[in-house]
Amino acid sequence: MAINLCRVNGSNLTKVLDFGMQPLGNGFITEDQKLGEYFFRMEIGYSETSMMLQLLKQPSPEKMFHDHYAFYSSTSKYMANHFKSFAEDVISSVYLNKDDPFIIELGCNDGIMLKNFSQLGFRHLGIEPSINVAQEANKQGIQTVSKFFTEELARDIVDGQGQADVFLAANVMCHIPDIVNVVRGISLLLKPTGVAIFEDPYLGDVVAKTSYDQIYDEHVFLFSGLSIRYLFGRYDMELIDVLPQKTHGGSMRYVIAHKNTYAIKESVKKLIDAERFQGLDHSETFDLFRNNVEKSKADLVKLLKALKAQGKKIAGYAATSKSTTVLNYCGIGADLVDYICDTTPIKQGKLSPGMHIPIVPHEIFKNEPPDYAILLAWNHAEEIMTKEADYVLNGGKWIIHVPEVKII
Ligand code: JHZ
Repeated sequence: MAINLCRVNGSNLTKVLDFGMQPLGNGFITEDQKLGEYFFRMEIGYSETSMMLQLLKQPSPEKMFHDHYAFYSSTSKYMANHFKSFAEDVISSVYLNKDDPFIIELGCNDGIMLKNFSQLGFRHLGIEPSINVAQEANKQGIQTVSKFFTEELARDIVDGQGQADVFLAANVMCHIPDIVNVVRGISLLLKPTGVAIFEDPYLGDVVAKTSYDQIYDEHVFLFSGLSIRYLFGRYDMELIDVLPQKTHGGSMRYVIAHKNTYAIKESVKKLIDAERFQGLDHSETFDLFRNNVEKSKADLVKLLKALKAQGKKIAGYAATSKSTTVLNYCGIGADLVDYICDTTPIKQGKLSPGMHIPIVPHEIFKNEPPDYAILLAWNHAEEIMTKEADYVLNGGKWIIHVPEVKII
């Protein structure tokens, strides 16, 4: 059922945009699963008091995170480096108690970040509900429990292993609808001097770049400094630092502590001022965002249809979760895009969610290059365009849709 009350404070939500019927972002299916494919109406709303942009309806967590979850974090070298330096930042920070520190990561996936702590012998715990990726982490020697994080689990961890110095999460917090329960759990879990450090795709970038593809079933929220400060402020915690990140097309790292434990850095004030200037604190901003999204859709469909009319072969590059929103919202199917290549074995041989474009191994792109490739992983543009330099040298062209639709 769709909600019209904010998940953070129960206030009324103003409806922002209706993306129509959408499948699961990572719901790659086989030919015989087409018939029973799951769809939900994807709409987003905004609360002017919590300043939180959120889905009105989200599929149940068990539908999205299970024993065949298709996203393995370690598919990008850039991301592996990113998490290594994230871990190094934490290790060298003032927040890590030098006496047997305990580090917890929520949604540790295949262990891409925690391995940087486990290899150095730090006491750690990964929490990952999707069993297949959690097994991958366990294989690497990372202590992982395959459960959803709740206040109750936080209590069990404190009873069994004590409170944490650092609670980490990357691209996870924005996935959890009962965020209030998670925030309460974090409050229990953190030592008096403990901190939560997490990063997620950033609303300010989504609005500035019209990167509406960050909105899909898994992302129930798109956070800003304003909304995070408000959310944790309700539970006696505070935002003490923010660090913008380049990952996922623009993310923000938030540092949270129990109230009055650390000084609040100047970065927080600067971000809040910039967000007020951008209008992230009022709903009219999202009217403009909706217009930009509709224009992006019209431009992309027009371009693909024009190229197809000229007999061009078009492929998709990387079967990302976010491309599910673009393809379904714009109605782009196999009539416009012949195939999508992707390096993840579990996605290959399947069909893209909803629009049923065949997902093929990367070798097909190498051996049968298209005239045009739409870069569905536009957030990895630098890494991909560098390794695919030959594609352009041989006459291939990239299409990108963020921040605006163009051929490059
Ligand atoms: P990528 C994921 O979204 C999922 P996605 C998740 N819900 C989330 O929150 C966000 O990240 C932030 C392929 N690929 O990283 C591999 C290539 O084929 O943009 C993966 O299928 N070749 C947790 O899925 C996909 O792209 C390459 O060279 O939108 C990853 O897409 C590279 C670099 C990637 O995330």
